[in-house]
Amino acid sequence: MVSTAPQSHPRRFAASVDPLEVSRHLRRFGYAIVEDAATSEQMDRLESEAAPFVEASATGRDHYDGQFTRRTGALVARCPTARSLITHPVALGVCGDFLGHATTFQLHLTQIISIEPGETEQKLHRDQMAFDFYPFPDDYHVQCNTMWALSDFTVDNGATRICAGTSTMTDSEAESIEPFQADMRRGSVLFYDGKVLHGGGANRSTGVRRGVNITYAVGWVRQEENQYLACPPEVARELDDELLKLMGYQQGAFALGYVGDQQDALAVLKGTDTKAKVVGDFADANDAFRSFVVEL
Ligand SMILES: O=C(O)CCC(=O)C(=O)O
Repeated sequence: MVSTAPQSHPRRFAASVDPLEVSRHLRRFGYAIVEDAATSEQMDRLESEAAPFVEASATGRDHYDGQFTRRTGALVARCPTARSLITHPVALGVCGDFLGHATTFQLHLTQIISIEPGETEQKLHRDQMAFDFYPFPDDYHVQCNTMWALSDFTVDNGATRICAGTSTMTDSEAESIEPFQADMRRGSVLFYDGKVLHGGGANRSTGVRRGVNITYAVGWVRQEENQYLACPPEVARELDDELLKLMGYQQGAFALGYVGDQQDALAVLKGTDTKAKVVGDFADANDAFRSFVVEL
């Protein structure tokens, strides 16, 4: 069993932190908070871009989604400001290290989670269960999650509950770990891995807790939110290549994600005709690729 003592939780980092330090903490405890990583102007803009969509979103489909919780997705298409959070240097820096064992990482989902007054605690869970409950090894992280505070996160309004250090524990070992609540100022961001037990908090306040959940996964798994339909091609065509690659317009690894006659997805989107990369282009990805290519 992993001991979390004497570390006290939650651990917060300043926005100027080296992402590698955040990644180290994430690896050890399953979460990290970076304070004030986004500006209040960014959050104001995002809030006003999202408002009509949030208003139109239904409350959850079941107790797990939350019957007083609204989930609003498709943020790439709907909210231009969300794009700057998706490609925020601290988020990409942490994911680049944390998911660096894979050839690529990609955007997994974008969702504003609005927990309204009266909501009860969400069942504690590990996000990687979305992959058909596949038992990924303890040392294989399949995803890296962010939750940006669009409102202040407080103990009363439903700040995310995290059971620190539970990423490598069995469910029965983790039972003894009390969750802490990731209270944080608007503009701050909570990182958490796909293995740590966590859940939304109960909202006992009179205000709405709003978080922007942007998650990333290794490039070889299916994305939770279908980015090709959530963002129509006519919108996608206008976006930066860096963002498009994250959305899935790149090979997730060798052979994954080509179009038609082995064409590159980004090229097809932009109306050009470039072939997808061949296995030799991935030679530096890991030792397995390297030895495969040598013998080709
Ligand atoms: O809203 C939150 O704080 C956490 C939500 C969550 O973990 C989920 O819906 O999977």
